[in-house]
Amino acid sequence: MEMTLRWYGSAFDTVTLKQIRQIPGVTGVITTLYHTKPGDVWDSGSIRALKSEVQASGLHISGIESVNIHDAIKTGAPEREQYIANYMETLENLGKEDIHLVCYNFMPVFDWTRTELARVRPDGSTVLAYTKQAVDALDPEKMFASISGDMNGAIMPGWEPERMAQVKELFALYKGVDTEKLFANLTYFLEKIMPVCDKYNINMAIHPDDPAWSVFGLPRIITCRQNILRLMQAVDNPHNGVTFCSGSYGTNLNNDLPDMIRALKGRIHFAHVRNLKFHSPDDFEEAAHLSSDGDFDMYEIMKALYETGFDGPIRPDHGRMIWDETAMPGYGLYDRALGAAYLNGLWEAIEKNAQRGGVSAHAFK
Ligand code: DNO
Repeated sequence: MEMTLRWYGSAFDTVTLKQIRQIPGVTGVITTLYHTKPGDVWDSGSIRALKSEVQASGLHISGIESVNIHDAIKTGAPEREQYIANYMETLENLGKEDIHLVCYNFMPVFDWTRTELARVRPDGSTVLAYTKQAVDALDPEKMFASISGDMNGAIMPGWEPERMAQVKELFALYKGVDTEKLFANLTYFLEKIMPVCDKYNINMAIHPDDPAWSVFGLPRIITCRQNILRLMQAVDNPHNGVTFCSGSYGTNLNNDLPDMIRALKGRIHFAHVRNLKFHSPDDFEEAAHLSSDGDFDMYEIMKALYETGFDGPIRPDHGRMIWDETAMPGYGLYDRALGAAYLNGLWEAIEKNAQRGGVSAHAFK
């Protein structure tokens, strides 16, 4: 396991590489060429420049989140061939720069969905939150307007204003795309790109749908154990893998997270670890990483990762906004740094316990 932090690049992030470097135990960043649009080819020069900047800080690029997928690929439109070719070129350029992990998602129209970006918790911190009631009452075309006031001036991943300006057209593109069609389009894409992934040893890591159910009537497929295992079997190549995101799969309380991790043994290439606090199955907010602050047993999640031999990058996911920080919601420095320290602590304890044969300290008394 390698502890990492997501970083959007110096032009977009309020958090600096120097700050990240000073978080104990964090050795890599998960980053992207944030100015690119889905479908663009990432040129080698830009990848190299990003890599040098990260290396100059004493860190390295542990993976890319995300190389986003063009809607033509998701909808299976005829232009998908061109966009798949572009994607392969990007993968090739990344592989040549020794970058071997790519996180992506296959969600139609909206990436992650939250109904509040700054819900105030009893301790005064603010967090991202979701209520089904708010989604049901919202016209999807107004979704962006309803949350953009709380973005702290940042461009949120998946919620780029140019894209959101075309929400109506985007919805039209997905008419006739049901879950089976979406699944077929995903496997078509993966089968096409696997040879490049094999050649450059690139692990593709699909991010789950967040929340793990359909929103606004759009099809969503990466939601549960059965569906993700179906995808692993449909394209049965180790380079077709998973970003295990506890906060996304965990939105559905029927998902048993440690059990899913065990079922996905060997196919988890990247982990996002965060905790959620539920007020009801239809109303949850993102909590501090500590188990007791939310509803997940973070020890069991980390233990399942450890026991299945997970050796990829992990990142503390969405933190709370604390200590008067102003940053992109979910991506401030302070609470993610606390999360990294806590997750590293859990890992060290689990590892030492396992190395000592699971013998508890009491045995030495
Ligand atoms: C939100 C993130 C997602 C994630 C993408 C991966 O904060 O977890 O935007 O990066 O879904 O492609």
